[in-house]
Amino acid sequence: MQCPAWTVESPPYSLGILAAILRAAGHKVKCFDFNIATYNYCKSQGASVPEGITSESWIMDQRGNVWYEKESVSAFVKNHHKFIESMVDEIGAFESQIVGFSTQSTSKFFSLALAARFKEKKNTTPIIFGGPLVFKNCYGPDILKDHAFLDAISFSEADTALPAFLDLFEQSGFLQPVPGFAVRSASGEITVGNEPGVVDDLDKIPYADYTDFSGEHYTKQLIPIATSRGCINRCAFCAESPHWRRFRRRSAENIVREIIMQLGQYPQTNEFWFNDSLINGDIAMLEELCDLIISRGLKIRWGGQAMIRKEMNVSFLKKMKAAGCYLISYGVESGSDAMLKLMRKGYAAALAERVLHDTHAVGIDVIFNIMVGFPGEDDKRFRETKDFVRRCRQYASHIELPTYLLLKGSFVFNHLEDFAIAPVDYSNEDWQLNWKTKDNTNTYQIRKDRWAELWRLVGSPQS
Ligand code: B12
Repeated sequence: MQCPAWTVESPPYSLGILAAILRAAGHKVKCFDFNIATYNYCKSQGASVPEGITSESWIMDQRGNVWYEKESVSAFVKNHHKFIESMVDEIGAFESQIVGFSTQSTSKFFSLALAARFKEKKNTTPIIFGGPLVFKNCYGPDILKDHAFLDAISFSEADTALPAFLDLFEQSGFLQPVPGFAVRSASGEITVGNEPGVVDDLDKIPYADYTDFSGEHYTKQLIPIATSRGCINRCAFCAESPHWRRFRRRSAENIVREIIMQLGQYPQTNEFWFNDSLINGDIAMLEELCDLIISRGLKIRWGGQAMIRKEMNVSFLKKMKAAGCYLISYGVESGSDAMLKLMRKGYAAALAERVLHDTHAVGIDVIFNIMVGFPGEDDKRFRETKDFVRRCRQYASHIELPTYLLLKGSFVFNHLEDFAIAPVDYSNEDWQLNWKTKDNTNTYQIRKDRWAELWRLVGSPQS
């Protein structure tokens, strides 16, 4: 199941993939999207929801912060007891031998609350958490220590690991720490399995199966699909790229076959979102994909995240537009060359400016990210970024302004000395947010002030 908060624009991709894989392996599976159910429930409650979580909480600016507050989620669970119980009963009615939650940082407290309640009612059914919340660069196996009602986690790609885990469970009746899993044994001991290999041939993964979800419940008729896993870059702040290890991509032919299959299954929509870290990791494949979409006359619309690279020129972008691309979200991060170098982005600000201009010029909607307060940012470099934003905001329909978070598994995390970061107090729950440089020129307060300055420049981040 997927708990709130996650995207309400489409069914959850990871559940679609896992359902397809498990059904192909002969398992009986049922997916529950409690995220969309809760969103629609909150909408139906209108303004009467008293304790902070409303249908606006799915908008990930300050309004989305409630999902990171344990008290807000607990209050919601308490005040909407009947609704929560109806979800617990829905899971119970399926009588499954194992229950799994797909989890992200935003769905942490809700997933924990629902899992705890389910365990109270059906204490013999093992509960597994998977997804980025429990990747080793985030919570990892520690979540088992902190929450006794959880029986296992999947901390990596689960495409081959989950079927292996279930097969062993079926044969032995016990949860076993196959590669990619950490389990709590009957005696309470936690055992962490080895690192699993990555899925090398993505063409072998079955197409996502969304048959358990009904499209009309979502705010958009979007079909999530992915063309690749991982990233070709290793930006210094990023934990996502090291997590997925190698960049891998599907073949253009295989992707087009899935697009045709999904269109047949869901004729009411023609809109796809590419759930890749980046859609332009392999330019030759992306070009072949565009050529196939055009030559087969597929009338679709699609978007995704992309990196700034010189190959994103007018003629290539025109081809992407002709193949249905309507939106690209670029991780630009800074307008200062010195900062881009420290971040290991591999391009200069002038190239970013050219790519943003060209994307907008060919008629593709642009979103870009600017990261505030990466270590090394001083007043001069911040001013350069501000000037960049001032020049480039005309090309974008939306600019995202995350403040820099220190992430486990990232290059910076492994080289704190090189970035002059003061010793981190890991006992402090918000150390990722609250780190500072040794000379105190980059503190949480300074980052918040800089964020506010940029925010005033771009207007409301949701505009
Ligand atoms: C695409 C994407 C989005 C899209 C989703 C579009 C859509 N229609 O689905 C959009 C743009 C909407 C989005 C939004 C956000 N996102 Co996002 N997103 C991604 C991205 C790039 C891909 C997700 C994906 O589909 N991956 C591919 C699938 C196959 O991988 P997966 O979900 O991890 O699942 C695999 C395994 O984890 C495992 N697994 C998953 N679940 C389970 C469950 C069980 C039981 C088991 C056994 C295994 C298992 O099996 C799967 C197959 O191997 C990831 C980064 C990444 N590359 O993964 C970030 C990511 C998931 N997003 C993230 C975040 C923070 C957000 C936002 C909160 C950002 C924001 N502040 O706005 C919002 C939340 C939206 C909301 N309203 O709540 C974070 C989550 C961090 C964390 N530690 O939890 C990630 C990891 C990015 C990052 N590096 O920080 N996102």
